Amino acid sequence: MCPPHAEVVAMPVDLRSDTVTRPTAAMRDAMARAEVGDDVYQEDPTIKALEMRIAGLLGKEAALFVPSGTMGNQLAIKVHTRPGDEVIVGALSHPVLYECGAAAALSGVSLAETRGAFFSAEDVRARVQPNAYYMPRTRLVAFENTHNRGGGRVWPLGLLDEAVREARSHNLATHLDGARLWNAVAATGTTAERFAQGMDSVTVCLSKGLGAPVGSVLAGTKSLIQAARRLRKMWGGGMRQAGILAAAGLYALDHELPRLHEDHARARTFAKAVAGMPGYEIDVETVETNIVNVRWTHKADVRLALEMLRDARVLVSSLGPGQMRVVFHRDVDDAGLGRAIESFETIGKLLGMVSS
Ligand code: TLP
Repeated sequence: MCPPHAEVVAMPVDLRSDTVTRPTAAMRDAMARAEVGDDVYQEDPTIKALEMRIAGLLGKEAALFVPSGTMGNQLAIKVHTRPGDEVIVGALSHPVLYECGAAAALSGVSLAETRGAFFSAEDVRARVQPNAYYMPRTRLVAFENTHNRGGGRVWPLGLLDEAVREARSHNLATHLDGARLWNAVAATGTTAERFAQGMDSVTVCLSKGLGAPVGSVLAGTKSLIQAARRLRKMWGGGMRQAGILAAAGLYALDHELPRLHEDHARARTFAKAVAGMPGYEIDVETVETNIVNVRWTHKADVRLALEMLRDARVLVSSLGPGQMRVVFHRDVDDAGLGRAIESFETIGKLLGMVSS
């Protein structure tokens, strides 16, 4: 009970990321009931069930449960390359920005960014290094779907197929960072297997829109997964009775996957409402899933807007000068959406008065 004078403070509407969700009571219940074993001995039945299920969903032979999307991506890079090699990645992709330079540190490879988040066969062709002894060897092309910094947009299937085909024609390996592949599936109706077609390896996350507390899965051929299992242990990611975590993933595939479209609908409602307000610019037609990139157009520093939003108990993340990212997920309901829209409006108006 609150003391009589205590102020009732509203729970924050946390739109910084879809990673902030807390497991629901039903998910915790599924975790508590999970059958477990020692996964380093490959004796955890729940992990095995999750790995088989995800391998099946992605049309791959085998899969490996890993603690994070970062580990999934980095294991893939390590397995596909040798030190000194180069990896073609879309502009502003996750391994470029948010994986602590791990590709260089752990695999000794350089990342060659294309001009855009999405790239064509021609872009791949232009990025493949010529075969000269003094050039890095291009070995891998990595795709990100949906693209995080690209505002959660989905790879157009035709473009994706073309780029994959081009990669194959140069004997390059292909990796899909599908941290939010489930959102791409929910937005388009295209299956995960179809998006993963032609990919030698795929990472998917359970801890983003699906709301699990921990976990990602890397999928590929049996031999790729065997090599990744060894590396996972080497990097300290071998887990024991982690079936308790895998159970959250299995639960999420059954109960959270079918509701992702609700997050997308809220993201669109938010984008449409805020796009017309003073201080903000949003390309509404590019809001395809649960992420909204917002440009801040007032002269006042965007950090001031972020601080005022925080004071109003609405949390969003900064994407650097003049840009914010707003992410919808299972813990933001219609009331939270309403509070976010209102706070954006108030702060846009207020800072408009002081900036003009
Ligand atoms: N993205 C996080 C941050 O790291 C930026 C977020 O809040 O969006 N690939 C993609 C496309 C991702 O967006 C993320 C996480 C990862 C990989 C890494 O997953 P984790 O956090 O499990 O290592």
